[in-house]
Amino acid sequence: QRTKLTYESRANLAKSPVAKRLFNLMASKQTNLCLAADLTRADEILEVADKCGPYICLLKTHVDIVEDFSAEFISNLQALAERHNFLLMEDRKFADIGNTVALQYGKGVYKISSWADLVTAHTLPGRSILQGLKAGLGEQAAGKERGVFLLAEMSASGNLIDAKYKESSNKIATEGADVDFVAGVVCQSSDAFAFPGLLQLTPGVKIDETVDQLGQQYQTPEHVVKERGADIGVVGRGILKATNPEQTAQTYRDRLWAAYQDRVAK
Ligand code: 5IU
Repeated sequence: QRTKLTYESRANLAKSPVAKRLFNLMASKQTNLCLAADLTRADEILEVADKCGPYICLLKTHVDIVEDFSAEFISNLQALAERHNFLLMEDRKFADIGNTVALQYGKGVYKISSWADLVTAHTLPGRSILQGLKAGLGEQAAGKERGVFLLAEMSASGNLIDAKYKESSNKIATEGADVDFVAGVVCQSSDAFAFPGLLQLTPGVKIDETVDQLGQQYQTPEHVVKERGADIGVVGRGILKATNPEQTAQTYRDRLWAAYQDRVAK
């Protein structure tokens, strides 16, 4: 059972170089917290990334909400990622045909493949989503480790994903020629996949409130790690809206990490 194995041991099983790197980073830095930096100004994102950087393994962005996006913002973010030792994930949720996702990944204003270690993608188009993304790596990503997290479940209430879709997503993540490009799965439960070399990323984590006003459903750090199989817990507003985001990030890190230690100890 993958949830009983340590991150160190799973690093050796990973087929994706980025997953291997992330497992090792989590183990050495002792954090399984991902910060969802859903803020609309570049300086706000850089500030929270600098303050929370020491406590996170991954910073998740939605670059298309940044009102003053620039190449300088990206180089500053990369500098912080290097200084504090975390990876960058653009939560783009690619969902189109291969040719289009290749362009969306590599081109346009954001040139995502030039800077994002990881991206997210829907499995709705089938396996071609992986081929398309690989085609979008281009020269700008040459020699850099890149990977994708496939969506097998969502935390939104009333979402349309059913058991069959989840099972098919698992197959795309674990079978075929492009599995070396899949770093993990975004999901809400431990039965979404079994292969221990993949990481489970689980959003919808908050210490208090259980829902928001727009369909988001929350679980506690302990619940997502111990009952739902999360390897990385994603926290956005739980940290961003706190009076002291830095201290709150530390609290989330401590609780998520303690839950992981409990999980592998039993
Ligand atoms: N996110 C979810 N649920 C999902 C998926 C992604 O919340 O099922 I897939 C993203 C959306 C947001 C972050 O960027 O994770 C959660 O933010 P809050 O912790 O503020 O709800």
